[in-house]
Amino acid sequence: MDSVPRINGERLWASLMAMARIGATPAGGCNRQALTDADRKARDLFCRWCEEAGLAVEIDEMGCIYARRPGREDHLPAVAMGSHLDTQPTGGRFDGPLGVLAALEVVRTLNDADITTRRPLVVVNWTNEEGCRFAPAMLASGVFAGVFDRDWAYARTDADGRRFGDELARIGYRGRLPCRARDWRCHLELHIEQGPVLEREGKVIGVVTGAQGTRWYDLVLRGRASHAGTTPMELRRDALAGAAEAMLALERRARATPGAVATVGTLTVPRGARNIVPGEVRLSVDLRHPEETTADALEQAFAEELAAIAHRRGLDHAFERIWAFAALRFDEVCIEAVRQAAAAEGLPWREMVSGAGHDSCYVARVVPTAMIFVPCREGLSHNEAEWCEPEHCAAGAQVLLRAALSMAES
Ligand code: HGY
Ligand code: MN
Ligand code: MN
Repeated sequence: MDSVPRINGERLWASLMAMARIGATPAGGCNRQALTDADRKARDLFCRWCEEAGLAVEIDEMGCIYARRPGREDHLPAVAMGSHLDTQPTGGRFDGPLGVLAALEVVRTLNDADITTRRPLVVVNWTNEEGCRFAPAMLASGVFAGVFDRDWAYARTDADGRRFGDELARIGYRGRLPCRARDWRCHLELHIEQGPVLEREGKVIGVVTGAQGTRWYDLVLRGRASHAGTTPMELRRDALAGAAEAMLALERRARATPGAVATVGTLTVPRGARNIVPGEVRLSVDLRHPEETTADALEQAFAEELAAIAHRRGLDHAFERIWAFAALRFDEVCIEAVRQAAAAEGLPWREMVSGAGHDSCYVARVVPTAMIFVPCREGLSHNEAEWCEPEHCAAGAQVLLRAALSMAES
């Protein structure tokens, strides 16, 4: 092996498992939603680890944490390595933390080897990547990239009506630094694939060339609440039965569109009861495809069928797109650095497009960016059983170190 230092896989694993204890769920996953007390504890632990590693820690106005390591030529644009510490309500232990803690492991390894890179390095924790508590996802990286305005982000509310800006202040992470694009040389993110491809093909590294487009919608169906015992079937305006038909139409259309995925992840019947014919239903829709024109056609076709279902059932409906980011390709120089790093490690790798959204998808708009994937068991994620083998975590961190080093010496 050449002079590149080896990361300490045991130390990385220990950090991952210590972080996973914060917001741990009985089923073995994590519930560490953005800006909760669990998120604050995770942030506090991460900041302590960064300070112990000699990094200078800064917090911006969206709560993003930037932990900086000086370079030999410290004025040069930095190499950033980041991901997120917030999780889904039934999240796993690797989605997000693997990227943040592998970046910290890169720093710890360089400290042990007494190596100072030419460019400075920055380890980043992006606030609210998941978007489950405060929609949309990738909120802070979106502000960083100029996609969202800070005050619009501050005004986002959770299901209990709590404002993002207030919760960020409450946990003590509403920094003063502006959250806006920085002139970094690049941003690299290690992440579990969250899909089955690498495992199925026996590959250890995914050289991620880009991501598919994602769209989120709110769908409301309104009929008429009425008595479950006295309302004849033919007189009902049942919003939930209409929602059921709409969901099956969405599933049918997505299955019929190669490469498309569509999900109704949440459905609520406000003030519903067992013996009331549902008068109103609210659903979330997540629709994704690698090609924007195909996603447009699928969206249009579903909207038309939805209108026909609502009309036939005497329902009113509102189908509103609340968020979207288009399919994108990452930076060629960064992709090549990841490709070379995987090859230099002698690891089986393949190029691939990310099915999931990541902070890198927004950061890529303002900073040259690429991602590294490692397999997760059965491709399972956003599930408490999410698992990544220790040797795959270590392999991913080693490739991250190599890619970061090559960019930092460029
Ligand atoms: O939804 C996504 O793709 C990401 O995991 N937040
Ligand atoms: Mn993630
Ligand atoms: Mn996720």
